[in-house]
Amino acid sequence: MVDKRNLEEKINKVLEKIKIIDIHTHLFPPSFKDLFLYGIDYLLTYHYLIAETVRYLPISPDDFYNLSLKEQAELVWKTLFVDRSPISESARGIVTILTEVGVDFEKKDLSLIRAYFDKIDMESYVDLIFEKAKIDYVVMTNDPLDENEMKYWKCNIFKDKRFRPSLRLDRLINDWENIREYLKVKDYKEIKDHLDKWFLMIEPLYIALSFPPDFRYPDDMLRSRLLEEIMLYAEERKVPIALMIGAKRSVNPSLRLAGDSVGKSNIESIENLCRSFPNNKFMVTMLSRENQHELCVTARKFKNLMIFGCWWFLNTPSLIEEITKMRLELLGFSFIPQHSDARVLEQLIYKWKHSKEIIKKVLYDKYLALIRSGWTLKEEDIERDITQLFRKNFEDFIFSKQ
Ligand code: REL
Ligand code: ZN
Repeated sequence: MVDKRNLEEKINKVLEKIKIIDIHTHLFPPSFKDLFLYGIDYLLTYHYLIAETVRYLPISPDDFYNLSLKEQAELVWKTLFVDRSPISESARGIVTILTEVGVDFEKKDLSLIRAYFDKIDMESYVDLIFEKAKIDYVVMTNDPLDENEMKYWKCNIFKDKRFRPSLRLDRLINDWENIREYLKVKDYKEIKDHLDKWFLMIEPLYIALSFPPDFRYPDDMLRSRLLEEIMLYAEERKVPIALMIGAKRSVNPSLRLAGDSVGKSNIESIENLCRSFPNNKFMVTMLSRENQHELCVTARKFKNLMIFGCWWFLNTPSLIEEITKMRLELLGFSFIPQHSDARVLEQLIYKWKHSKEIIKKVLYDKYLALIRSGWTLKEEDIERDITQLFRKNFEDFIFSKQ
């Protein structure tokens, strides 16, 4: 039996060994060569850290990006780790990674840190990082309209069970006029053949789309017509659609990937989609803090809605705590608490370590309150619940026939 004295230890034990399914990342396997990112220079030039670095320096984003990758990494290191304490979430992330992989950074000497990464054994490296982060498999973000990525799919080399595909269709929706020409189709109704071709090649676990805060459904924009086509297709293929809503792209274009921001979106549109398309399955994450409560309430109304993750600017300890608490209180265990959004392999370590620290704390408080209310809790109950959060909800949802 679990009681107040051993509760923390029991939760820790389960969280330590659970093999996570990371349902949304931007990672690629080593066979995707230049798209497979790992190592200290890519870690330091993560766009989260670039945005923080240029704030401190008398340098324009353009001048920063004109530097080589190594020079950019050096500047980030000096600015955030040598001249200041790495206090932000993403800067602390680097510290967590270095500690977990066992690199000595006491001297703050980047060349010593680089020496560690230069020596790694590539054969076993992905497994090593997955083992440290306790990952079973990650889901990639696969863009059939990215020619660089497609060259790897076309030579059919992809067979890596640690990296599962998802079909990301942002370009189709956001850049329709150009894409239409590229695909040689006259009308949006003709995209079915392309969807079929991509689906058979990539075999995605789900189809994904991100939308700006002004996303509305229904409306008379072409975007909605394309979405309807995609929904029909997803229903036929029985795969969920992941909707990632609230990313305001390029508010500062000179910052490139670091120049995206956030805006509040509209919950009625999610209600309308879930109600009008009961045979579709929707996985939804919203980027603004202000949308989180209504999103939880909406999930109570529609079982074809699975909410997931604390996305991007919400992936900070204080917001994960607030959001996870609210989700448990309103939805029990019927949500997916987190995804990493990792772009560089080793980020899996810090993103999951930091998230699990907070989720652990929240679960402790909630289980303790339950015990105090008179509930008898067993270790296997904790294991069952946590498995549901970190694995089962996703797999049940993607494989359900609904
Ligand atoms: O999948 C997305 O749209 C976003 O997660 C990305 O655009 C974003 O740049 C990512 O790095 C955030 O974590
Ligand atoms: Zn992402």
